[in-house]
Amino acid sequence: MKAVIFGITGQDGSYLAELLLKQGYEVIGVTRRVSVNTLSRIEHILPQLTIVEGDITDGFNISKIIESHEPDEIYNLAAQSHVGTSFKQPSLTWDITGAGVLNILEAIRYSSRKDQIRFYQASSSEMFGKNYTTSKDASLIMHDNKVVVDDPTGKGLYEYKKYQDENTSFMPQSPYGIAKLAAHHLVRNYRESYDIHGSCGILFNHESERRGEQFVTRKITKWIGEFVLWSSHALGPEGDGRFNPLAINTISEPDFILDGNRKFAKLRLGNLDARRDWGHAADYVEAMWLMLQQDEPDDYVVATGETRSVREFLDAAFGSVEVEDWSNLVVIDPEFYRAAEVEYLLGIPTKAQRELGWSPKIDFKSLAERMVAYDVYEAGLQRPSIQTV
Ligand code: NDP
Ligand code: GDR
Repeated sequence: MKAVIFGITGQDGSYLAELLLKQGYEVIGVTRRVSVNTLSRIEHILPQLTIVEGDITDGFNISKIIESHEPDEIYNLAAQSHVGTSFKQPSLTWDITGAGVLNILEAIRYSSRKDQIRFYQASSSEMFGKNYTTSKDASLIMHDNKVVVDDPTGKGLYEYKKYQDENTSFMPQSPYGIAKLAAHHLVRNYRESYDIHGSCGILFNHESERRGEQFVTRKITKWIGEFVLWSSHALGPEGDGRFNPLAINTISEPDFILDGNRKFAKLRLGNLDARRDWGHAADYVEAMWLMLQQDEPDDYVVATGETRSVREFLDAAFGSVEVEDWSNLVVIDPEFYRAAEVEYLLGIPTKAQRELGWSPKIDFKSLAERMVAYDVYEAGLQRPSIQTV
């Protein structure tokens, strides 16, 4: 089997490429020509990949890649994927994240091998935006942030929940979400109009040790890694060079943590109350692959069924280095607020579980712990080889 991955240099692209190689696929990765090296996430598998130059905003280029490599499967993970950036560069976001998908669909439509190609589009929970479904159905209530099938106790401990699934209507809150929604409908339209085998994974947030450093989870764990390194030199008891969380609350000023003449900038964040459904990327790429193994194309929500606030991620991440109170280390900076926010996401992956046999393996706590452990290690002198799962 042969697969083309657009967006192979990104977080998901690297995990998907590993998965497909393990399954014995020939993998063609499309990368943009840029002035810096963007191959770090796939360095460890580069010899097994065929890398071709391409950009999804260039329709002729995309057609040529698809015609000359004759893939059985095409995965489109390419996007301007940062929601905050989409408010600053809406046009660029539209061209890549929205119109770029049309270029791929057109290339498939006119390909001599149209009927042999299966296509995956990376849709997003950002398409739900501010919308959610509420249910008073007892089979759809939650406990301890988890979806439970029933209320076995009848003690009234559970709240009625708000959630998103394949039937929830879309109300995107950003240029990114709107571009993703346009692409999502294009795939459906090409599926119905031209019988293209195109499936969309409506993926909720998924993170990893390879997550881009501007996304909130990685921004937090990266900061913790650097801070642990900084404070281990400064604060280790008897200078033993070990991180000493007990010492950090005593020395600080508004924007910096101080140690004599040395200072370390505090972690600057925006909205800590936003809730996300966070999983691990390595689990989520399996769902992508499973979608393309189905006879019929379809759309699936891929999520964990748990919702957590940014604040809870901070608790879990700092907790993993034994910092119980991080309030003195974080500064709220309006710079990181969004013009419009998505406040609440909780995905119900029942359809993916039932039809694809998919379920996530890495839970919220392990996700935070793994990311922090990796970034603490990476902050040290020795850079580790890239983490595989
Ligand atoms: P990343 O931002 O890590 O990766 C995006 C990829 O797209 C990179 O390889 C980037 O290349 C490539 N790219 C950007 N613009 C172009 C272009 N014009 N032509 C070709 N390639 C381009 O995203 P993730 O791996 O996290 O996400 C993968 C996909 O899934 C994205 O479409 C994202 O929007 C979507 N998604 C992600 C979720 C998540 O939580 N991670 C959730 C739901 C959807 P370069 O290295 O050159 O920048
Ligand atoms: P999101 O992820 O917008 O959900 O999009 P991100 O990690 O950027 O934000 C999550 C939430 O954290 C709040 N937040 C901050 N966000 C960032 N980036 N930086 C900060 O300093 C900060 N402080 C608070 C945000 O306001 C938001 O509420 C991700 C991307 O991967 C998309 O491509 C994908 O489609 C969706 O997930 C599902």
